[in-house]
Amino acid sequence: MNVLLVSANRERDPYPVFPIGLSFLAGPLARAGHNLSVLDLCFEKDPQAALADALAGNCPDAIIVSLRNLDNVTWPDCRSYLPGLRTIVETCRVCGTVIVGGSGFSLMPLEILAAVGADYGVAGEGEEVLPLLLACIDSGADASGLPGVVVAGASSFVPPRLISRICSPERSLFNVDRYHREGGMANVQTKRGCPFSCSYCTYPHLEGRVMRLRPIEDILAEISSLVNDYGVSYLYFVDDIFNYPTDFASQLCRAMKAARLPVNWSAFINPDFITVELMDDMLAAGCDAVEFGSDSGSQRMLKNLRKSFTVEDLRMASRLCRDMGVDFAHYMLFGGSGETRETILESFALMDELRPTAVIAMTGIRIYPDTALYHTAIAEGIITAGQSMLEPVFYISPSIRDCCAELITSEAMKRKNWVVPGLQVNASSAMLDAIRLFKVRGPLWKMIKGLGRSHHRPLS
Ligand code: B12
Ligand code: SF4
Repeated sequence: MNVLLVSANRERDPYPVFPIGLSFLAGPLARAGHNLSVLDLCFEKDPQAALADALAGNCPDAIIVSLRNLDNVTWPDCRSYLPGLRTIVETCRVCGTVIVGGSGFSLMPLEILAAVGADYGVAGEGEEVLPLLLACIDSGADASGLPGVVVAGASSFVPPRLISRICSPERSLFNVDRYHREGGMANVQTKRGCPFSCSYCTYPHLEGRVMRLRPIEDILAEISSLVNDYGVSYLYFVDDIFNYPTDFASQLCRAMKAARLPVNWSAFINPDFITVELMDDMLAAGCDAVEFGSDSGSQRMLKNLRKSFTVEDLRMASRLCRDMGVDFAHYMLFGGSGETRETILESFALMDELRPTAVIAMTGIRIYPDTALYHTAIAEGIITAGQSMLEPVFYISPSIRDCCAELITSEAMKRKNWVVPGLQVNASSAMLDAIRLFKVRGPLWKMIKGLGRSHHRPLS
């Protein structure tokens, strides 16, 4: 079949992110004999015209639309990407069968399919099921029994099945160079899954609770190709947690060092599983920055958010980074169940003590179906059972709802290393655009060291 792969993501904050999900699908689809073309809408000035051109030029039988993000999960000015997806689907349906999938889609498959009017949706990983679905479409067979496949008009579907072997992404049809130039990095995935259960988090739902590791030789071959074929010099590992399991992370780092790959990289790491030995291996393999999904500096809040680590772990991990000279950022998530003025101030105090390169803070926690936070929100009357979560609802602890924006803005403005995207502290889109002009490689938060003073653009 003639198949058009469309990446719907046009978000450029904090930077444009290469459509790695779609690139994982290109290999299996090509091996199944399909004739592939790609339309990436990220850099298109006129997405509708680009779509019309691609449809006219390729006459696709099927159009695969990837929805990475549902919205930007940023309170208070949240942007939904669903209207854009609806327009894409409407335009494509005139031409061929439209199939939607991706992480954004997989969070609420039945509702999104109904909202955008595609022919099929696929929840979860597409590598195995998508070729099967296309075969059904080609032969006119019923696809409703395939795992993860949602047929238009259906009220239920067979749950997705996790694939057992993660192959390598096929990037040759995509513009790796432009993302590397404008986003400052390429992305690589070494494993899928997260065994933890933080109260608000969707990652275990999206990737499964069991860690599935990619063969180290496949990862090395992929990185070598990024370096040698695409001139990539900076990587971001998109794993939910790079340093768990620790022995796998060590083995990978040692193999990267042995292969003498000339790249620097950063990743999300868990403060519970970082040791001097592992950090040594990471630095030797080119790591120059790490990010902690710490969420809070209050022990009470860490417990409420069901984090697997303690304030003491945050202290230990931060000390390690400082002693070993690696840039590090802590991500904060304010507003969870039980958050008060005091716990917010505790977080600021802990960050002052830990002296990270940057602190990136979000306020309000988006509520997703089937998370512990969803059930808390129902019990507290913030949402009702069965209420649609397509339009984002943010959980903000009742005791700080009226004062959190002012408190967090004023405390963040007193410090030079805080970035609060939702409240426009050191993070307006204009500011990010300006920083990107310097062709920064790696995370933009590393640049905060050069800021003379904090900047705040009042919200309109
Ligand atoms: C790493 C990551 C980041 C990194 C990206 C770094 C980089 N250089 O790539 C950073 C921190 C920068 C980031 C930023 C953001 N992120 Co993010 N991110 C992730 C994370 C953890 C992994 C994404 C990834 O690369 N996955 C690996 C690929 C292989 O998986 P995949 O894309 O899901 O593709 C598979 C399937 O979905 C499926 N598939 C994909 N497309 C299609 C299409 C069809 C038709 C089919 C059948 C199947 C299919 O098959 C693929 C292969 O198995 C996910 C959470 C998660 N665990 O998935 C969140 C996630 C994607 N991010 C999310 C969001 C919201 C954002 C931001 C908007 C947040 C913000 N305000 O800054 C920005 C947007 C950035 C941008 N420009 O788009 C949300 C999206 C959902 C939502 N609520 O909208 C997620 C799901 C997290 C969440 N909250 O649940 N992110
Ligand atoms: S926040 Fe991190 S550790 Fe917690 S469940 Fe999500 S991915 Fe796992």
